[in-house]
Amino acid sequence: MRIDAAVLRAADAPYSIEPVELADPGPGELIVKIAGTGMCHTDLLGRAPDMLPKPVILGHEGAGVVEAVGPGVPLAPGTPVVLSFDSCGDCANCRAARPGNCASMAPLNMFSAPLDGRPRATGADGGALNNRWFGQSSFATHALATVRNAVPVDGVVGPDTPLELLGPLGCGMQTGAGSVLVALGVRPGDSIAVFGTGAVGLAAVMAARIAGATRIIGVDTNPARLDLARELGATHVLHGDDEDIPGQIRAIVGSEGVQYALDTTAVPEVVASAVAALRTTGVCGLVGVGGAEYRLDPGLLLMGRTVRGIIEGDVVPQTFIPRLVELWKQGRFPFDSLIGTYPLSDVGRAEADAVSGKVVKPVLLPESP
Ligand code: CXF
Ligand code: ZN
Repeated sequence: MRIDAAVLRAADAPYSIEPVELADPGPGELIVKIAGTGMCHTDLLGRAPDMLPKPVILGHEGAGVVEAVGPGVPLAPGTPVVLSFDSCGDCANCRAARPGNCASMAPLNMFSAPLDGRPRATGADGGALNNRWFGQSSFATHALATVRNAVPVDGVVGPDTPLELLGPLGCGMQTGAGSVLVALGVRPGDSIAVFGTGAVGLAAVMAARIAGATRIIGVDTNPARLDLARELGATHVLHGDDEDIPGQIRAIVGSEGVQYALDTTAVPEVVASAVAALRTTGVCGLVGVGGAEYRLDPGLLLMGRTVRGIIEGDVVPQTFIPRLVELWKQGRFPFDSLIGTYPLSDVGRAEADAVSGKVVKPVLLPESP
């Protein structure tokens, strides 16, 4: 079918809105009409030289309505869905309900090219476009998704639900909230420090409040983000440029240190600080992308501290995303307050605002003029 998409043709090129021919859905695939699609910092990897094959259609936080299904997809056209990351469903971790650690995580989500080499999208010039980014490539009016990454939300949304705002639940919100509620398992009375209060960090702060943590410390260098963190549940905030952050955290939670830390920054010094703030038996989760090399103090780890990487909150999107929708409807997970909306044609402005931090979570609206 003929669709329009924001195409990135080179790492340093502006996005161009182009007519695209999208393949019919094959077995296990479906076409989703996109109502809204969030911009996540991982989409900015398209700007890294030689990182992703071009031309590419990015976008991996889509939400919309099923338009057509291929064989083996038990979703009726018209079903509202939130698109998340893709997974094989067949490896040991998928079978153990750990799809974020799917053996094929990178090829299915990050390579963006079709694994069998068969193009699923072509430009007006007849050239192939890479549209397998996170199994969706949703910076477009329509996306070719899979039965594994399309999460039906018909049980939790109604005709008045702004479906176009739900896309960020499929990656950034799920990563922050899942890290707290599922991967780290924060419980009532626990303490947690969240390093970096962008979209993922603020989702973690909201989730920590839901979990009943009593000390929730947000750390960031952006004062506006710290204000937001306070509004969304942080009991304390610290400016990241201040001296001795681990010492300041201990002054808040007690000299033993904090039970949990979550780093969203991938900045080596920040990660070191997060680990140094932990109490013995404390756990530091790492969700940031792009850190070259971290230095770990063996003396800290030997005493029973844990550092663990977390992908997509370690959740099963099919069960976790509907739960986030319910929490949002109850006003307990107000992620929509982080969103700024843009027509798809303003994808460049959305990207600039994401980079500058002007908007925490840009969401592109393909149907908006
Ligand atoms: C990504 C981070 C890098 C690995 C795959 C998942 N998360 C979201 O954008
Ligand atoms: Zn993402």
